[in-house]
Amino acid sequence: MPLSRSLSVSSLPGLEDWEDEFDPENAVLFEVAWEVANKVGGIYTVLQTKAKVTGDEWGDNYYLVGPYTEQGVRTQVELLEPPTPELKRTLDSMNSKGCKFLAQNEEKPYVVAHFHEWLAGVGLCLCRARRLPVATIFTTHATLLGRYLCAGAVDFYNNLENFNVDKEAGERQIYHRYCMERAAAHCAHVFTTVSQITAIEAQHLLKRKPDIVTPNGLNVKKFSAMHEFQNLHAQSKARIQEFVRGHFYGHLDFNLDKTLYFFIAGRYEFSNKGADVFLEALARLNYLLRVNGSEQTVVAFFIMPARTNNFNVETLKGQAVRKQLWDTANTVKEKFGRKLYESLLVGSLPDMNKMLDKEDFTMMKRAIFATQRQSFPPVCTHNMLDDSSDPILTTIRRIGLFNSSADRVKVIFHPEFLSSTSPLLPVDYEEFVRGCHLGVFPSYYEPWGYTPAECTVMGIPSISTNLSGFGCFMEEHIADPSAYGIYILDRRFRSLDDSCSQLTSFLYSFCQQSRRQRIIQRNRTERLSDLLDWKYLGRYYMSARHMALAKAFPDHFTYEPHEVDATQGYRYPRPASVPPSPSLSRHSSPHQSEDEEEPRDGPLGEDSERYDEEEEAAKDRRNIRAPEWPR
Ligand code: G6P
Ligand code: 1S3
Repeated sequence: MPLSRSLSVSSLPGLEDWEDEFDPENAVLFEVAWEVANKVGGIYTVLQTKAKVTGDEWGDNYYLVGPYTEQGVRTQVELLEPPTPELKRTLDSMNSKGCKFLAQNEEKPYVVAHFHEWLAGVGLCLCRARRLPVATIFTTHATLLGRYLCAGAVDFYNNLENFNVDKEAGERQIYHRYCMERAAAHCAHVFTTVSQITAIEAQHLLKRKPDIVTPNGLNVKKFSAMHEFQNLHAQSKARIQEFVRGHFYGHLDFNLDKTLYFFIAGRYEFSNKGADVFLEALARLNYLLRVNGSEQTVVAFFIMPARTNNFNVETLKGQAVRKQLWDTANTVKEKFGRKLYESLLVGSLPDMNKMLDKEDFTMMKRAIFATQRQSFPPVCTHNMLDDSSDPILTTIRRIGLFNSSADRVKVIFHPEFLSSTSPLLPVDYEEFVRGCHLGVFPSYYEPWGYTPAECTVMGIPSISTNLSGFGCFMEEHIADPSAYGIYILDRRFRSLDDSCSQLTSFLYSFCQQSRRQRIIQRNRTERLSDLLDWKYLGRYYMSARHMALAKAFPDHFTYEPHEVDATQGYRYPRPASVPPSPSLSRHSSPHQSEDEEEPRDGPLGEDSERYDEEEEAAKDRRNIRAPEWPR
């Protein structure tokens, strides 16, 4: 590598700096994807969250190329004049020729073009076919064939090496797309996938072994005080509770203080994302909680967009009824307060029997009357276009989770992404996640899986699987993931029924934790967030770029993988102690019930508990060993 600027990437305690010398002054980086400023799914998140670290490295020499969509340009793009004369010439040239190529320029001779997913891969193939002097990288975030095969009830992982790929692609009518994907993977100087499990899949289905795995990161927001994210959990949970009060009006016969919120969210691929397994486990959990006379209630949310024509009347009515009760209570409270005030002004204690009059009682009775309902609270918040064939609704009908009073597990299917402007549940996704207790993502096909990663950086425990990139990554880097609130379901070596049983036992034990244990566990979960920060994971992308430059311009660049002792690896040790069992917890008041207990001296895990936790975190840091370098 030409020596000039030294880059150092590190944030994890105990993790050595990665010093690499590379001169981006002389080079330009293009990152090309269909999801640049165009949100479709996870690739958008990759590009959006990674922009900062890549920008820090490449400065003005970093360009993102994506489709021109009016909506994207209006909401996410700032229109600028080209910042350099070379780029202006390039763009002018492209414009005049109907956007036919990316032009070469002599001032910055080294171009790296990183293409994501098969849609952008066409550009890569053309770069190579036209012999452009460009170092190319292709990253696949999922293989087309893998996604299709898994969605079709195939025993995918046990047959990876046996598929007749051309035949399978042809039968699914994706042969042309499959060919483009495979061509891009083979044409690229460097081929990468987002996880080890997708690397194996690509090797069999695309017939090229990736050169490097580039795991997905996030922009981790660090709070100065540990308890701040705990406060956010409590605030966001209160917003969810308000919605639940409305949704279950007339059937609020469960204790909201003993209610846990679980959720699954993502692209609506019923079995790929594990919604099937989740529903089955919820039915079993419902049974266990009922027969064991548990006081806990679980509300399980399904946030997966499907075809609808708006919210249904019953759901909207629930929020209207709740609002009416709130208004009634406030009106009565105001009148009561005024009378009390008048009485105190003349120096006497009020006659409590005269504080409320007949009119107040009528108003309250009317409000209570409005809470009468003949049906159970709806399981779905919207009118579904495919109601009778929808897989979630069909399964709910089969397993009988209808939100009846006897059910300890309630289900709410919200077939639309969340928005803070919704008249029903006015929270954005981040706020919703923070307010929940557990994210459940039992995916069968999940090259990476941002949903559990997002939970982790917000300090919310989650369940993922050993078939997801995220689950495998965490298993590799943490000695005892479940102690940190990272539960990894075995969907690789167990039957479907056994996986459902394992998930049920995860859910049931989670329900048995006391509040104190949940708070401690959230602290631990949040402590893992450094591991998922682009500040650390961005180095794999750097490595891919250096490798591509060395392959494309061997006279100017060399690439030497960081050598490591094979016995070393970056690994979070077991936490210094396991969460205390309810019986061992110290009570903050002599009569406090175990379930209600919070860490001593306050709900924030402050003082004694917080110090325990901080000491534990310090011990963890001391135990952390050297990182495993990308090869
Ligand atoms: C956070 C808040 C506490 C609250 C707790 C509830 O830790 O700081 O004030 O009591 O959340 O936890 P839970 O798991 O019951 O929602
Ligand atoms: C893909 O999006 P998906 O949800 O269709 O790419 C994401 C980003 O790499 C990845 O997290 C996810 O697992 C893939 O499946």
